[in-house]
Amino acid sequence: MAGSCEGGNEPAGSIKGISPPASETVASISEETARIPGEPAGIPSEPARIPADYELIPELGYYKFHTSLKTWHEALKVCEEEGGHLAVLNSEREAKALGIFWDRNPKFGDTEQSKWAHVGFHDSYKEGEYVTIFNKTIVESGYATWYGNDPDGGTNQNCGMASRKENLLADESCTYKTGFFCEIELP
Ligand SMILES: [Ca+2]
Ligand SMILES: [Ca+2]
Repeated sequence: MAGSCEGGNEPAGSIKGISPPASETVASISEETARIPGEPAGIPSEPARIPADYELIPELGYYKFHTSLKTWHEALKVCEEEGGHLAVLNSEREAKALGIFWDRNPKFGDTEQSKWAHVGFHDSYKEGEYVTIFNKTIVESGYATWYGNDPDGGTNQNCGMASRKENLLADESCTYKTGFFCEIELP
């Protein structure tokens, strides 16, 4: 599918995410709007447009935790529409870092749904071969720590989820509706 860079090991020290002062942003938008009426305003100094509700975790990426209940494929689409992708966990560090989002959202949907979020891996192509949405195996991608007895669903469960807080991996039916993580890679 979309994208070719896995981006698991970004160099340290990025400070992209720090927004310019509000007055400066407003000024550049109104300047642009004045020049091209009716056109979407551009922000020339920003390398990428990160939606305001995405949160920077330094050296890892920008993330949004969605608590609206979607199927795995619906979640995949929502993330793409926001300019990101269903989150791909590339390290234990990344998995642990995303624990903060669980802390902020103790409950969404029912008790079971509140324990799980879709993330970007599956075994839809070949049963038991777990690959990310970038078609690399989860082992190659840097993180393949499973929850409890998972994977345990055989061909009935071909889509990937992460568990509350620890973000351990599990397989689940692709039509199961729960929350999900979107990610936008660091530049
Ligand atoms: Ca499966
Ligand atoms: Ca399972």
